[in-house]
Amino acid sequence: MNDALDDFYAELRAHHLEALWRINTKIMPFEPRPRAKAWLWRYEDLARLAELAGKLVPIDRGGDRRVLAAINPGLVEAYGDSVYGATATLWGAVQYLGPHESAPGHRHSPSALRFIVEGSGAWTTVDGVRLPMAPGDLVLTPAYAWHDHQNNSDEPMAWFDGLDLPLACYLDAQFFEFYPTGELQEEGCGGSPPPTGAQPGVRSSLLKYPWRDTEAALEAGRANPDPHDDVLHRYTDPDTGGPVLPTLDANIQLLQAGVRTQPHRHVHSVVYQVFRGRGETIIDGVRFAWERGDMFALPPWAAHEHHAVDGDALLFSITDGPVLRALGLERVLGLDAPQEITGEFA
Ligand code: GTQ
Ligand code: FE2
Repeated sequence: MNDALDDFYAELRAHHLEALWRINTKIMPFEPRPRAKAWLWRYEDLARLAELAGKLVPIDRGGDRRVLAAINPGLVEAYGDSVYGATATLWGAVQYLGPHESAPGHRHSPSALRFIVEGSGAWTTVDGVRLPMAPGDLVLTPAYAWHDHQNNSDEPMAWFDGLDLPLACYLDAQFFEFYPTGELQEEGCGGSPPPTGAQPGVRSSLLKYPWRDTEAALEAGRANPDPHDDVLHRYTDPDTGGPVLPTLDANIQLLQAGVRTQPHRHVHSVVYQVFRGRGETIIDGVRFAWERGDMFALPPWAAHEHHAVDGDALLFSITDGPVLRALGLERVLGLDAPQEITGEFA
């Protein structure tokens, strides 16, 4: 009988079939078992290595970006070099432009945004619209919008890039085009229709969310903090109230001095970048201490709570929440008690 069964399974394999009962706990666990791990990339390293890239690697014409992407080691363990991302769906990166450098125009199906932690004197041009970038600004480059970056100052400039690129890769949905001239857009040149047969871009009428407005919203928000997120400001499309990009939510949260938020879990994953202050986030019992410019990844369903260590702290973040909600896959669960701290991310 056993022989017959072994033969049967071998025959299934030979016919490129598998029996659900042999794999069901792997593909249908009782709750998410993400391959991505909670991880943190220190600004110290990001800034130093970005600067080194600036010395060693020129930006060639033809669409290059000098970008250092966060690669989650849990994804590497599971998928080798077939998935690159900070989480399974989210791209988080630091992009670096030296003084008077530029990154030429291109457009693509993945959606992107930039958040600026420090520096100024650079702008991103989106469909001919120049968007200067200063600390605290959020700039969108929606799907199929032409975009290039220019640094016209005497100082180098670096910022955070967030994209849905890993998700687009997983769905095999990437399209990419160089800007026809291979150079920078002329100011006021406008956009172009999406490539033949592509969905018209879903796009917020607002492409830049200046820090001044965000700061005012956060200050107003002090009056009604959330137990899990303290003062959370979700950037929205002003016309629809929906997410800034179809696949991505962008948030910034103010953790008021001394706050310890209550832990919760959700299915959407998050990439955080620390805009200001110092603090720690406890993720599944492990303490992640962070400071300005650090980037960290929160996998799906990980219990997490935030502590502001001294003074107010500000966390910018992107999530794949719009995707989970659109697909009916979101779940959010508050936890009753603070987590027991069992380890330290080092
Ligand atoms: O600035 O256009 O981090 O196309 C990844 C892909 C940045 C960009 C990234 C991109 C860009
Ligand atoms: Fe791009």
